[in-house]
Amino acid sequence: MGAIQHDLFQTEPVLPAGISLMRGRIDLEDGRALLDDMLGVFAAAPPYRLRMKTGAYVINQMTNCGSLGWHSDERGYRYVDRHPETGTPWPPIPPRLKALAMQAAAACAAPFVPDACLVNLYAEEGKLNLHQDHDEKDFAWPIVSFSFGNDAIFALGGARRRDPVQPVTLRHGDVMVMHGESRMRFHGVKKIVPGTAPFDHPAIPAGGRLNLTFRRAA
Ligand code: MD6
Ligand code: FE
Repeated sequence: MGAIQHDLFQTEPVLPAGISLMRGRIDLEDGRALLDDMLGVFAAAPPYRLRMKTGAYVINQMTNCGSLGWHSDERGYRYVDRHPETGTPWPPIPPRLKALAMQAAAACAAPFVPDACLVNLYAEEGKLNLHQDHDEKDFAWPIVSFSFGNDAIFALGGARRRDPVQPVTLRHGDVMVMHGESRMRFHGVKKIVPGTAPFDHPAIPAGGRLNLTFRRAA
């Protein structure tokens, strides 16, 4: 079997340098345990609906864990140290999740210690507009993403908003790291694919998806 024939069977997208996709890095059993940990996060920091500068609500419910959490309202986007609705400091990142995020980053030669984890809860019709994560202090740190529940069609763009985007399916148990020259790529979630989750879990919206992004914000 030569290299040419091998390429005919390639079904995975070819990703640019600085985008590391670890398919199925989290197995089903670990996934359940990590999602159980998220129920504790939700009890301490209930998911809520953020508003954009315009006052319009964003589609997905969100919450955070870690010493800082990403928030948006009429005053703009920023990291804050407590839940804006309850006034309570964000709960810590559950230790098993934090350790796994650190392992994933280190495996990409981008070691870091996250201080913030943004939780995005997608209902069946959830999506996320094309954006660049630029509210963190130092863009040298990577961002690590964990996906649970139904598949997402993730759109991976370039350095400029108008650059072409490449679709990448993110499945339950996938870990993706954005680092180095790809840290500032535009990206978003085009759609959620119904019926693709391996199991239901009370931490995942019915028919939807849960995504965690671990960052170093300060
Ligand atoms: C999501 N992810 O997968 C949204 N950001 O639901 C992101 O916005 C993201 O996956 C920075 C780095 C990796 C990501
Ligand atoms: Fe992002």
